[in-house]
Amino acid sequence: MRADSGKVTQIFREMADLLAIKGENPFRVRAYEKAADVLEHLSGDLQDLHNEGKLEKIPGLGKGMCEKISTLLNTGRLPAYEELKKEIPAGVRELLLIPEVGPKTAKLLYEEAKVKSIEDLEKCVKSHKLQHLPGMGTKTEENILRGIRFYRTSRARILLGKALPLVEEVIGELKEKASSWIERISPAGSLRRGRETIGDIDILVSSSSSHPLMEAFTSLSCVREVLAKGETKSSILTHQGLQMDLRVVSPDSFGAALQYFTGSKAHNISLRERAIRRGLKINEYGVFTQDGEEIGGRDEEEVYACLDLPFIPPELREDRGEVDAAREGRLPQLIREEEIKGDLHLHTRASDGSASIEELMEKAQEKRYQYLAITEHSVSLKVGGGLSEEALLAEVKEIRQMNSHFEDFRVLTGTEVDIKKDGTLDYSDEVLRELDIVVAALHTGFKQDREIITTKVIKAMQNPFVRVLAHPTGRLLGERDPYAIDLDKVLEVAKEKDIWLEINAQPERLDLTDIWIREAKRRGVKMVIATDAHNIKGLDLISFGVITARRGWLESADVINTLSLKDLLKVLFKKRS
Ligand code: DGT
Ligand code: CA
Ligand code: CA
Repeated sequence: MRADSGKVTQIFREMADLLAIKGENPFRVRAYEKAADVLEHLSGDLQDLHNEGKLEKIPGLGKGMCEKISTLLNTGRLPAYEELKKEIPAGVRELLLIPEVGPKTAKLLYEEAKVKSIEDLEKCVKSHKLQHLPGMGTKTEENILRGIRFYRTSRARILLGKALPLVEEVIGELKEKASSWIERISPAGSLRRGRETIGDIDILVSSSSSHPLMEAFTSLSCVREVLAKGETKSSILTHQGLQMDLRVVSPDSFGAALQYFTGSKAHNISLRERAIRRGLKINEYGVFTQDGEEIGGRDEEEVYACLDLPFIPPELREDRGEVDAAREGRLPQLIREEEIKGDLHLHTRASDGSASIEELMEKAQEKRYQYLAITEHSVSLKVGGGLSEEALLAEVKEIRQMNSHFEDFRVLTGTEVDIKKDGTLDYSDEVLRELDIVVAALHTGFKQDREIITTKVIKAMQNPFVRVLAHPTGRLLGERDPYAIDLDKVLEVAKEKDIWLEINAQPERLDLTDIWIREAKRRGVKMVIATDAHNIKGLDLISFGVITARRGWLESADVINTLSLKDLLKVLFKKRS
């Protein structure tokens, strides 16, 4: 029945967008968005709550919204929604998917230039037909075209951070509906390898009877459209427009199929070449001798063992030297999430977060962490609620008092200090000196030249109090390119000055990226995996940072926050003295 709350959420989001495009009262727009947020995080079943007359007890839902939900659940329709859809073509709402286009611009484009789709927009911009509209100069045209390019390249792929929870939900639902037909089940493809974005989701099941499974799969609550339904493979399109493939294989070949469909294609090719050299054949059914005798296929370990290789973790399967490393016994002991002992980049409601220090601490203790660092934004970052020097020092005092109450846990004082135009920092050294850990970050001037950006970052790294460089390239997947920074030089200075580079675990950042992480390791630079959490749940994002670190071949010794509290304090104060 989760389908209902998903459907309602989707309709409310759409209504919010349409009302915004119409230029309706922002409070009304916000009301729909808020209701959608509430429904998205609802713990109970919406239909049940409705049946029991308890909709109005859901915190955050007003009376009007409850009535709309009732209408939708009772009749499957909402007249206000249908009216809106008549007024504004679907393609106009699609314009909002372009990073440069907000509701006001969409309205303007639709009303003044009859732009009804992204294709229309592209044509009009290219033929300069919009220049008579207010605010539509050459610069805006360029920005819109760049936005369209971004949209087209990002639309096809979704963030790992979105795909992973969705797959967990789907696997849960399949187990609920068809558990007796599932012997083993696992995601495969890029998702299992932990790539930062996912093209389509591949799921593999071993079962002796596929029919009931395919029935369950094609009737999942996330299904918008069934693309194909067969005995061994079915494909669906989810409400978000994401394709999901389910393959059913026999238990004997589950390992071989999992290996094959996990990929990557390049990794598979290099395995196949190795098999051929040894007179073997490998495919999604198993590993075979020249006479066609099957020598393995039930488990992945077995498949690799047939080729005289140890198991290669999925995150390494990108044909970046992992097969050679496996052959020579040089595979890394990849870092595991359980080895993380604390989080070193966090915001509370003192800046732009929503949790208190106590709440973050409670969550950290649940995760068996030994420490946390509170790193609010600094003075200049007004949009981030940056702290004045006085406010920061007051927070430091508060934290020190808190710390006097516990022995085996420590809240570290810190800051995410802005690197200013000239490469100096946003707080004086006298203030920085008071902190346990200083994280430096760039938040402005993203369009500057490589030379200018690199110079100011490197200057900041020379400050004796700076320990960590946050999200070193500033990219936001699907929204903002990395700024032009010479990471090669940054690594050089990081090594020399013992500055740690952050692996920011926010799914849209994952910055550093896997390839640079591996390069940093090669050059002996240490890294920190941090969530940059702005709320309690944000601490759980650490898993995405760990997956990315694993893709960069990291072991626990490469990552500072696998150190125990005692050892961390030692390294923190060594540089000071
Ligand atoms: P994606 O979906 O673009 O994020 O990336 P993948 O890696 O999930 O690619 P996908 O979904 O096209 O295929 C899943 C896996 O199936 C892929 O990683 C390797 C395997 N595979 C697909 N096509 C081929 C092929 O032509 N040759 C080999 N050796 N493997 C293939
Ligand atoms: Ca895939
Ligand atoms: Ca696929």
